[in-house]
Amino acid sequence: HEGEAKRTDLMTITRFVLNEQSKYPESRGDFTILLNHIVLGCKYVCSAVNKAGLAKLLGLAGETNVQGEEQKKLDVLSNEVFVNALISSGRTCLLVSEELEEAVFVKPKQRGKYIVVFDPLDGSSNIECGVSIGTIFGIYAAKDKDKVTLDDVLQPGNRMLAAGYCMYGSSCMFVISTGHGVNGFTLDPSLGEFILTHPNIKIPKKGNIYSVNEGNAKNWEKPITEYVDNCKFPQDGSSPKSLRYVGSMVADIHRTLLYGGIFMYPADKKSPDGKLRLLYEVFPMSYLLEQAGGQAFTGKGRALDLVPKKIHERSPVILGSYEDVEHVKAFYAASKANG
Ligand code: P6P
Repeated sequence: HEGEAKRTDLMTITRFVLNEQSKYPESRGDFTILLNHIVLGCKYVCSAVNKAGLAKLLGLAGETNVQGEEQKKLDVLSNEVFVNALISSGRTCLLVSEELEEAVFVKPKQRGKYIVVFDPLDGSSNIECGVSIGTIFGIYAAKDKDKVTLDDVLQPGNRMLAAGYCMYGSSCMFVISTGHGVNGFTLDPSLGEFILTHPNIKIPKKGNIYSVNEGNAKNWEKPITEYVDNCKFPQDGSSPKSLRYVGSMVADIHRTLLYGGIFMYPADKKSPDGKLRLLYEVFPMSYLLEQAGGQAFTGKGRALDLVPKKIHERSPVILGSYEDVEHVKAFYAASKANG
């Protein structure tokens, strides 16, 4: 009967969040409304990304399609979709997008208490070759929506109320945490609903996959070089780890979350702050990994404790299975001790 109940008792993301929010009697459903608008944006982008394969018909960016319309690049289009969805939710007062140099202050009449930081289409350079890409987001609350300033968003990741991503791959998967664990939902295109398929995701304590762009090895800091060498030639005689690196953060993180292991975009001599953006790539993914029982380290400290000074600043990140990150930390500690 239990199986039967599942089939006819669809746990959609809206229902799931309503259940979660019912734990806070004072909540007036604002967060649920905000989330529904984020989900709407993801559904639109999922459909646009899937159609992107029909490039000839749609026309790539800068060209015109069969209707002679100027085609927008998918990441520009995705950004517009999310900005419009978030503003029309009436629940946001400040937006930071990877696509926009300046933060967006919502008109006072349309403001709500939430601040959303997002990368509307991360890894979009991979679209043409069909590699999975994704949307990444994080949610803060403003102290006072009518007096919101940039300081309200230049907050450490440990102040985030929620974070998540949507991966546009073989299926469309929405993974989110509101501070009580991590849950994964898969889009059922026939229903247009995200259904709970991965309840309470926990990352394995240890994994046998490491994920890093080895092409940067020439510029790596010593602890990273030593750690990666140990992955390939384990000193304790254990079997070497496997290297998996998609080059699309959402795909690499999703695999790490489900299979375990470690993902790194560390600092290197060329990019002392690494490449990934702190507010809308490093913080949301670090938040999710901690909520799933893993951890996220910058090479100096806990990623979520960093305080951003600029909305587009970068940060190194080493995240994944708890014990694997501990192992990297040991290499940093040893190299610090040796001076
Ligand atoms: P690299 C994609 O451009 C991206 O921002 C992330 O999605 C991905 O993890 C990273 O850059 C890949 O960078 O330097 O290894 O190509």
